[in-house]
Amino acid sequence: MRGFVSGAAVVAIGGLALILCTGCAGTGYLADRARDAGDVFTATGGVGMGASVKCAFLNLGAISFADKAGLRAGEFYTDPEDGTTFAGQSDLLLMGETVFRTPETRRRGTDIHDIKFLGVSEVPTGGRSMGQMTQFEIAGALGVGLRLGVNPGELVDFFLGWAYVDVFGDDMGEAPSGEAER
Ligand SMILES: [Ca+2]
Repeated sequence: MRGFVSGAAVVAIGGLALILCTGCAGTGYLADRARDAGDVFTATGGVGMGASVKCAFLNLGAISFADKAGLRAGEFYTDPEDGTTFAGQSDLLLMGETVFRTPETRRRGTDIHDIKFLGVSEVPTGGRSMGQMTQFEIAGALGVGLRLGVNPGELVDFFLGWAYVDVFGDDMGEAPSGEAER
């Protein structure tokens, strides 16, 4: 556990520097490392009511929550409320659904669409991120609220990414400023 915490700390510091530098990263390689670093952490603010806990593919919660801004799926975002971004969660005990879908996640194939049945996440297919199966997160809101998470699977993806191993298949090989459509 201590190893994971110190590993996560290294990624947090190095990754933040990389993310802040994404705009100046001259190669797609570095931009992918920055996005992979961002994937490890979740911190969003929003509005809603209730609480939930997610331990990898196991879920429990009673919450209705809309994520309005923060770091999620490797990007800093603010919901533009123009119909291009879907970010929220609706859980009732062992059933529910969490969604995070933006133009950027569509490009990377990292949409979060976590469908939970009897507390267990459905195996994601079709452009949904496998990373949602290794996410640990809590969300809580009383009018306004927070979602905080960390993802050991994405930490592995980040480290192996330096050796060109793309565990979650989310590398784009291009700089974000390229805005190339797939
Ligand atoms: Ca990757």
